[in-house]
Amino acid sequence: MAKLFLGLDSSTQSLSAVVIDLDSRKVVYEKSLNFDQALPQFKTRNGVLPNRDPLVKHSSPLLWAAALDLLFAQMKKDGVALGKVLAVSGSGQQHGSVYLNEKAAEALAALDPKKSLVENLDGVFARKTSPIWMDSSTAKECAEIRKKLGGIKFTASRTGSDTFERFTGPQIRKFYKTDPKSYEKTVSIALVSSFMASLLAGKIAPIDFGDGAGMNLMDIRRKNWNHDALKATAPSLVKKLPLLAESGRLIGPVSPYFVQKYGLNPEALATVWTGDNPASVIGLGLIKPGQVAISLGTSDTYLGTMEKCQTDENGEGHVFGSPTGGYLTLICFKNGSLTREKVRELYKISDWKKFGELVAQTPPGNNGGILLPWFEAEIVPRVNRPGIHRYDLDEKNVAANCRAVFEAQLLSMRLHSQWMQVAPETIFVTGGAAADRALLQVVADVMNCRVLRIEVSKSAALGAALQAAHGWLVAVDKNPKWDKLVAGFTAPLAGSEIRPDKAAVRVYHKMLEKYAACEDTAIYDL
Ligand code: XUL
Repeated sequence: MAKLFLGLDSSTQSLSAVVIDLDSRKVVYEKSLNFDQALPQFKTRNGVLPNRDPLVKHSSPLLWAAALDLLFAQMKKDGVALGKVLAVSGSGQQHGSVYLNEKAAEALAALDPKKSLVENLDGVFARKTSPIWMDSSTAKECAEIRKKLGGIKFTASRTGSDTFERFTGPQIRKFYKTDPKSYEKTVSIALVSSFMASLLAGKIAPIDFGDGAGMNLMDIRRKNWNHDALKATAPSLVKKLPLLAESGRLIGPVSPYFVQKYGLNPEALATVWTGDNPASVIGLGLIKPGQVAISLGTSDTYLGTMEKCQTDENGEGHVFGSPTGGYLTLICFKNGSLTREKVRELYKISDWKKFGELVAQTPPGNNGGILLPWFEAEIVPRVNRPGIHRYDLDEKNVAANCRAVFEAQLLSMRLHSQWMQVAPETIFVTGGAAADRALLQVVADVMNCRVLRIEVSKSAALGAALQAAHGWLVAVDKNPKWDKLVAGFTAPLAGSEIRPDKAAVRVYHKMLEKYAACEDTAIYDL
């Protein structure tokens, strides 16, 4: 009999499902449902509710619940063997929060299949909308919490990150300050991930160590709620938070709602969900410490794994619990693909092939030329005012400027991931720009590490499906090993390996110091 596991990913713009068969080691089904298109009645744009204040970004928890009904109906229609699914897990966009009142637990326990989830959830929210990760309206609350916790370094070392506007703690504080009555009526606060898990399980679900670390409320080392952080955030918060637990851990059988309505296996297990980034760690196969994924997208993201908890005293990177044990780090560099494109446009270079050829015309290290390409305000390092800075680099030298943008982005990644104290052992590169071998060679040489290209569509939902399988194997006493579990599902592209060039590695090793000095000077000058 096929061993099927369902992974769901509730992201900003869509809900996705991936079903895997563990016996044949194959993804047997994939589907995504776009919120704006499938559920126009919620009036979201790119998954976000319109708001006059550009800093405020909310969505609707009912939209996410409605999407779950639609996706299950679609899976049934598509003939997915839901009766054979052994466990369900999932991931959600990180940081977003859902505020439930005293009616929620009862409503979850008695979900009526004759009604929709939206109808079943009528009257259970203490707050109609949910602030999501794109919200940046809590600068004041960030400053207040950070101050009470003793500054950036202490906030990061206790909770895994400095306070950030999108993190849940500052969002909860703002809610408490602006609407104390509704805060008081809140009996349980969920993350997007734990809210969705609660629907599947028919009871309030725990928050996991991966997503919990994105709240500025969890003690990153002890993996329990940090009482100083709770106190700095809002009164009586401890009573409003669920338990923390490992992702993938068994919550109980799935709610009969999904069994009766969609034919889900009555014995299927509902398990604890996690955040989309932690789930992607599994979906990309980052199982061992030192394995790193760099996603070259609109912004560039560095996802690293580490065994021991190190935190960034400058507060630029985040540390989350990893679903495979240990820790993961997320560092987000805002000036990613758009910046590479801007340099290409600036020098009127027709395509990326030509761009790569120009890079190849210049030596690694660029004869000492450095470009700081902050076309946009940068997150890492913190740069509030955009600006382009050149050091020993002639603006008119096209090839040198092309190389310089690649080198700067990678030197920055190396410099700003050093606090992890883990030298990368393998780097998997994903995203549009991963097709560019000239760029990948710079990655290998600057990071002094082999580089492999990996393209997994829906890495978070795939990670969630693998997490469901892991949770089920644990529940049936099988002692699963993560590396064996992910094998075959997360293989890098054949023939994509790039090895570092020893001479270039030496050049970059020396260049790092100069690069750091240029960053310091530029930031000081701003
Ligand atoms: C991570 C973050 C985003 C969301 C996207 O800190 O805010 O990556 O998780 O869904």
